[in-house]
Amino acid sequence: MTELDAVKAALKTQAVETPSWAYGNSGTRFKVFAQQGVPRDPREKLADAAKVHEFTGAAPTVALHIPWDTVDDYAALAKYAEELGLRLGTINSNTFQDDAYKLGSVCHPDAAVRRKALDHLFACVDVMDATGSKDLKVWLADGTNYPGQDDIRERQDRLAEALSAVYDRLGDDQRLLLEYKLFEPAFYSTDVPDWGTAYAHCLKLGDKAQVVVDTGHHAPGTNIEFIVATLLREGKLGAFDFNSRFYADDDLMAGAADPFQLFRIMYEVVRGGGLTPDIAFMLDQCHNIEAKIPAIIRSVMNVQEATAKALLVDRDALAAAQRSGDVLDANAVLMDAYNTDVRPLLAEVREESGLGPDPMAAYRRSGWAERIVAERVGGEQAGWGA
Ligand code: LRH
Ligand code: MN
Ligand code: MN
Repeated sequence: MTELDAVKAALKTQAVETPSWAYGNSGTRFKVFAQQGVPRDPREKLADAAKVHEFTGAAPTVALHIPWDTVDDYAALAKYAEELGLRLGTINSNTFQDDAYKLGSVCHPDAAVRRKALDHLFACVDVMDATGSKDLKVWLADGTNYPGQDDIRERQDRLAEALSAVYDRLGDDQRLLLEYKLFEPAFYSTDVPDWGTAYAHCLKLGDKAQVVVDTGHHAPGTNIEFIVATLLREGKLGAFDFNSRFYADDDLMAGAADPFQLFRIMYEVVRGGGLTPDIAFMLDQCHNIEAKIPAIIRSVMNVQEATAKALLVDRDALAAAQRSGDVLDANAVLMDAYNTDVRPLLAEVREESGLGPDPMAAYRRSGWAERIVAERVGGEQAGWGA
């Protein structure tokens, strides 16, 4: 196999998970601009996700969010996904939208609220059992707004207790993925604010607990690829939530704000042997003003482009330059790969897989956008939170 064949083979097996909630209406805290044709239930979200997969060939799984995707029969939903050529992926829990959670969920000072949150996490594992999903992703909005509001050490104890109860409930091939976020909605202290806290909890829990890196969840200027490299070294990188940010947790299309950062992250993934099905490469984005399905297709393509560039890095030349201390050459090797226009390569990869070379154009030609506007009338549109 030539080197280029190996790159193509890797690109052909790359899978990006799309989140059900990205297909629904979402907005800023000021306004949600509703769009016509948006899904009204989980099945319609899956139908849209199937289109992303049909035209990219790279988005075979869909993450669900409970309770936004509540249905009576999860096994039937998984079967419907299969009929569409998809699988259900990560189950995302939600312990942040109930009035009871004003002071937190599993870290709340009141044991009754902690119990309610824990029951929800158990219910999410029940959903996984029904859908065959392997991963439970836990992001907690827990934290405090004012110094002295609660005992931040005790909150860690409560967190550890809840995580360990969830961990014990997991089946042999299920994982608990813990997602950190620097701030928001809590503004003074957050109970899982960074990868170090997430890592410390996951390390104590055991092999089935791993960390999620959401690219929008760091302080500005954070070297995310270093975090990725470190977690991969320690065998603790479980998943990504890809999205772009300019300021805070903006949830813009992946690769839109800083494609160079996405490349640097994907290089560390490739370098660390992380391009495997053991790591879930998910998008976690919300589309406020742009059409949802093509925006998701764009993100998938952006992840593919960053990956292609990462795979094209001449690792031997890079290692030689690094070992000889040639700073400029080493940097040039990396930049050569980044500056390569990989769009023709990806078009070729798609054509070899029986797809159209340009997923955006193929989607546009398909007429799906017009069809859902015509057919999805009546009922209530799904949104971030429904
Ligand atoms: C939190 C977050 C988390 C949630 C999603 C809806 O900001 O990224 O992953 O599950 O938003
Ligand atoms: Mn996220
Ligand atoms: Mn987020």
